[in-house]
Order: sequence, then structure tokens, then C-alpha cells
Amino acid sequence: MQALHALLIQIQNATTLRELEDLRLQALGKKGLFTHQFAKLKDLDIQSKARSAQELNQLKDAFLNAHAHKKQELQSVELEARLCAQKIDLTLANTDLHFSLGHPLSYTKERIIDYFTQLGFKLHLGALVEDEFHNFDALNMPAYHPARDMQDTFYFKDHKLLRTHTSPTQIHAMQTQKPPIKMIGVGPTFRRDYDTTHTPMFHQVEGLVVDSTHKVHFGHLKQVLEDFLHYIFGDVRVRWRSSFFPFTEPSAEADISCVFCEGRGCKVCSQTGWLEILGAGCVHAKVFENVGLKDISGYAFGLGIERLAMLTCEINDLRSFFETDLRLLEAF
Ligand code: FA5
Repeated sequence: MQALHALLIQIQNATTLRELEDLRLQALGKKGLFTHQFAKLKDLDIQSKARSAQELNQLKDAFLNAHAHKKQELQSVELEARLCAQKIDLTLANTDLHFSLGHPLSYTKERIIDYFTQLGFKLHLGALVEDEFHNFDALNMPAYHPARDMQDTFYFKDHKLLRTHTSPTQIHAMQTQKPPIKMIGVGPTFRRDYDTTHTPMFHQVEGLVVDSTHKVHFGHLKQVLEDFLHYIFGDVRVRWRSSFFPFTEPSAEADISCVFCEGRGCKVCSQTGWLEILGAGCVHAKVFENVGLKDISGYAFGLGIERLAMLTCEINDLRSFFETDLRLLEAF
């Protein structure tokens, strides 16, 4: 029995899990002290046997408790020591990391936002659900305008609609801010379209610069947008064509020399050597009148982000942006 009490003390003093395991075997193994003492019980008379068995069982319980307790304590100490030894060096380069620019659409959108915000344009996201005034009327698109047809626009029951372009953001900006105003409106827009270059949901960027009379003119618009097109497409030629938008006068569209054939003519540019990129113009007097601004001048522009992403990332079917095919992301 004395040897068993000594084992209990050794358990308290154990410093490693291996030492503890040795003590467990010494006590409970085939040839262990407890095994030996229990075997000896059979030689005792009935009374001594009962007394010794009780004493032995109490000692065994105490041993098992002390052992379990010590084991837990030593396990935490060893774990702590192992974790300290395994410190991660965050400064080491990991060549296995997978770098991605993200989805080509988000990447293109961020590039556009970066460019204009660095020039001092304030970012507006606007609301996706608009009323007819902000989406059409204020932009000089009266009730008979074809874009207002049910075939083109997603309407709700109460004359609300999913914005068909980001141009309503310029109306909100002019209604809520005092000129000078310099803003871009960015985000999803919706039309009833579906083919290789058109989807029901797509993204646009709108730009608006407004200041008192004669301070903003078409020359500023041309400079800002030509610089922007060179930032996105590099060394391309830019061509301006006159065009029509109800909310700008004069209106124009900018083309770039085809990035695939460098202007020689190919399938992508329909053999013309040019690619249409954006619409722009000076803000129409009617629009200023609709938002109650006087003695004022300004320019606006708008473009489709998918179109830019298709050209810069060489993707020929716009619908593939929305098909969540991981292979598309892996290609970037
Ligand atoms: C507009 O939406 C005008 N609000 C742009 C504007 C703003 C002009 C300010 C002048 C001043 P448009 O309908 O052409 O213009 O659309 C602009 C671009 O959106 C198109 O060139 C095209 O790239 C893109 N787009 C139009 N419909 C879709 C569609 N269904 N899917 C993908 N992109 C589309």
C-alpha cells in the first residue's frame, strides 16, 4: 500500500505525458501494483478482504482522478509549447497563393470609378427603382417616347420602374446639390433585351459636370473622355460622331479604333475599323429647366460597363458574365 501512495505523489510531480504514461502502466499494467494488490486479496480472510478491497478501490479512484487531472494539465502545457514553436512567419512569401483580379465586370467597374473619383467626380449609386419623372420626363423623354414602351422597360404597378439607364442619377444630383456639380452615377440598369451583346440587367456609368454659364463646354467633355479612353484602352485613336440623345444638345458618340484589328477591319468591328464606346453631350436646356436651374452649363456622358469589359477582357458573349462559370474567373 505504501508503494501505491508513493505513486500518487509521483503523479503530482510528473512533468511530461510520457512520464505520466509510465506511472499509469506501473500502477494498472498487467504487472502493475494495483493488479498485484488486487490479486493478493484472494489469500485474505473474508473480513480483511472486504476492508482491503475497499481501501484499494478508494486508492485506485484517487489514482485515476489524479492521473486524469495531471494528463489534462500536461496536455495543455505541451500544446502551448508546440504552438509557440510553430509560430507562422507572415512575412514569408507564399508562392501557392491564387491571385485574381476578381470578376472582369467588378474589375472594370472599379477601374472606371478609380479614374473619375481621382479627377474629383463624386460617386453616386442612386436607386434601382425610379419614377417616370427621374427616368424619363426630367430627361426630356415625354410620354410618347419609344423607350417608355412596355416592350423596353420593366414597370411596376404604381408607375414605378427599374431604371433603364443611370441618367436619373444626374437629375437627383441637380435637384439636391448646388452647382458646381461633378459626379458619376454607377450601377445596374434594366431593359427588356437579350442577345449576345444585350442582357436584361447590365451596368452603366453616368457622368455629369455642371457649373455657371460658359464655365463648362464641349471641349472639356472631349478632353476628359479622350483621356479616359486612353487610360482604359491604351494607344487607340478616338473618333467623335454627332448623335442624338433627348437630354443632351449637341450630342455625340465616341468610337475607338478597333482594339482587335487596330483599325484594319475585322469581324468584331464589322469591318469598319471602329468600335462604338460611349454617348455624351452638353446638358439640354430642357433638362436644366426641369430641375429648376438657370444661368447654367454642363455636360453629361454615359457608357455600358459590360461593353468595356468585353473589349478589354476579349469576351465575345456578354451573357457569359452572368453564368457563374468559374472557368471565366480562372481565366483572369
Ligand atoms: C444611354 O443609356 C444614355 N443614358 C447614355 C448617355 C448619358 C448619353 C448621358 C448621353 C449623356 P444608350 O441607350 O445608348 O444610352 O446606352 C448606353 C450604353 O449602355 C450602350 O452603349 C451599351 O453599351 C449599354 N447597353 C444598353 N443596353 C444594354 C443591354 N441590354 N445590355 C448591355 N449593355 C447595354
